[in-house]
Amino acid sequence: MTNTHQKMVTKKHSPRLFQCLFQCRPQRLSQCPPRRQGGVALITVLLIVAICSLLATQLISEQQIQFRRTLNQLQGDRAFHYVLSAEEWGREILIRDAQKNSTDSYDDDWAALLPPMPVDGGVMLLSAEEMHGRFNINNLVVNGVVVSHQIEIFQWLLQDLQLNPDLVWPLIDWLDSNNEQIGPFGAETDTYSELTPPYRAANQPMTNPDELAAVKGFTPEILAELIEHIVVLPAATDGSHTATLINVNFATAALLRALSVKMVSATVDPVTDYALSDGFDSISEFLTAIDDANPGVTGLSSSIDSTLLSVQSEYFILNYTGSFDPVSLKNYSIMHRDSAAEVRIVSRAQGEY
Ligand SMILES: [Ca+2]
Ligand SMILES: [Ca+2]
Repeated sequence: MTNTHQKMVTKKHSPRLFQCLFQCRPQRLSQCPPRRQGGVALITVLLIVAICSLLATQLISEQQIQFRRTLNQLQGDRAFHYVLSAEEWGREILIRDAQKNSTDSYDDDWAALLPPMPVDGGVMLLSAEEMHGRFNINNLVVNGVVVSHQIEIFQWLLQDLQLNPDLVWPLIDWLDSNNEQIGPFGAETDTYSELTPPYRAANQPMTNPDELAAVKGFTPEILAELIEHIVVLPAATDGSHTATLINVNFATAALLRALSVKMVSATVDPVTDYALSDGFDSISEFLTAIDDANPGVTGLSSSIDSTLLSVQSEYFILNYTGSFDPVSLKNYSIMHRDSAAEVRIVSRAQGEY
């Protein structure tokens, strides 16, 4: 009878217990029976412990995220300061070079290979190269005008590399401001709009050689052949776009053979060898060397338009590769040095040019 009575009491009072737990206002808790107050306290403590554990876990997790974020920011800041330091080195060495001599060749200090430089937590590799030994794609269309002699040079270069000379036409359409296809081999927005995904011709000077991949006909295989012989130099800052000159001290053999129709079959190895070892001090010295290397060919040097040539460079690429655990850095900056030896950073980017 007693057990049955207890069960009945429990069953009878259970709803009241929940009422006490969840509905009793604080001032009424004291009215709950003392035994049930103990149960309420236990549940409250467990609830508080659970909330505290949850908050502690969240706090630790947020602290870890914040720590990682701060660490990443610090590493990013450090990498950026290495970039600025590298550019300062590049600026300084180019200014000193201009004070030292008025020509640019492999004999210059900036062209020397530097040993890896130890820096805080790692090493850094710095190298500078000039950008006038290759054909400037943006020379094909200067101030909106297609330059026929530059077209010839580029076609002779393509021929020398055993590539299709007609590749020049879609390139001109890509660079010129109009949307009129230059001929049967050209390509304007009409051509590219039929592709998936469709896009437009840039109709302006290129900003990076990677853009070539978007031009009709320039397959990865063709680009691999061409890339060492071309460059994309930016337009002048004053808004005028003038053709850049070829520095004969750095010109590739293929580009030298592309300088005129007579040069196509000329011998250029002694000329490139001399450029590598000593460097030409003037264009006339270079032209004499061309004739000397090809004694059987009359009028060879006079077939070259010497106004397109130079023994000086304006644009340089500064490459910097760094490894400072856990940060790796591979960047380049394009620098311009004017006739007054003022050096400015034209652009900077990650990866290789
Ligand atoms: Ca120099
Ligand atoms: Ca166009």
